[in-house]
Amino acid sequence: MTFAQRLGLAAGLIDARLQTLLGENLVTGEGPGRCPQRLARAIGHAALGGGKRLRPLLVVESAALFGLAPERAIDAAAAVECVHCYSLAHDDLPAMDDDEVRRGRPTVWKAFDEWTAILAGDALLTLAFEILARPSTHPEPLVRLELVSGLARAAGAAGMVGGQSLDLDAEKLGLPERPALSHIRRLQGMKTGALIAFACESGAILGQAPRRERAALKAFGEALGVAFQVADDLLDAEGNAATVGKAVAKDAAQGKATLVSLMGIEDARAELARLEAQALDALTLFEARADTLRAAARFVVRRKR
Ligand code: GRG
Repeated sequence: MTFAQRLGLAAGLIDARLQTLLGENLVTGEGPGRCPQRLARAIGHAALGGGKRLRPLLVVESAALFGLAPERAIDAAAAVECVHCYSLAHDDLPAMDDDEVRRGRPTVWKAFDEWTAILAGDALLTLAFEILARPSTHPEPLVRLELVSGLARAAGAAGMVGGQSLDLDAEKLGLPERPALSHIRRLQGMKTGALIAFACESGAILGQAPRRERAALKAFGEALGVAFQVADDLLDAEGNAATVGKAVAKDAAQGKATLVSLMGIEDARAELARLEAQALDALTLFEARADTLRAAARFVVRRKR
């Protein structure tokens, strides 16, 4: 099976599970304890029907290293994807990146309105933690607690939210005046890398893996996360909007500091190759068991959408 086929299969599994979890947790209708119909539709728009589902695949494949079947990792995978979908719904808002197309469809605020997109994102973020707290995520309460605190850290002010803050400050306020490479690396590690690193580490948490193996997966995820962002910057600089599924050439138009704008395309490509090697290196101790994760790294680096 090719990696693309494996990713497609994982996407089918996660779509079905997300649909069920949304249905179970967001019961719509009139009265207290019910989710308003229109908000539920916006949440569905943000979370279902699109997306590569790469982060859930990373959770499932990392957990597989410790003998866990996909069903035993799927709820943690769904929680990570809920956080990712919330971040996209918010990032697309006019106050942030101001995008009208995402996953080849209108963004949530275009399909509904700004306040509904904010609230749909809020609902997905909180739902992620509700999912992690359920015994179906893992029978052991301490494991669930570790997942909750790990995801909160990855998504929060010292992780994804902090990275988004640095990114928007740079773009809209011109802060810092002359961004150094180290600033861009830090920003990208937080904005995109932290959640991807957690997706990889969460497999080790679910599998109650030894410290060394957990650290290796985290190191793999950190390199992969930054590689993902550099590949995204290269797609923005060189990609085709129809293939990518969203507007391209936005970074240069907005004067955004990225590795591509700072280093140029050739050096950014070299950096991407270096990050790929670093990610693959981190997997050495898993030998052939980590071949799908290796394929995921190759996919991230060479992706066209
Ligand atoms: C709003 C708190 C907050 C954070 C937003 C992740 C993020 C932070 C913004 C997204 C901006 C962006 C396009 C970053 C590049 C990397 C990235 C996350 C791309 C989208 O992820 P994919 O390609 O998307 O996995 P799909 O649609 O396949 O799920």
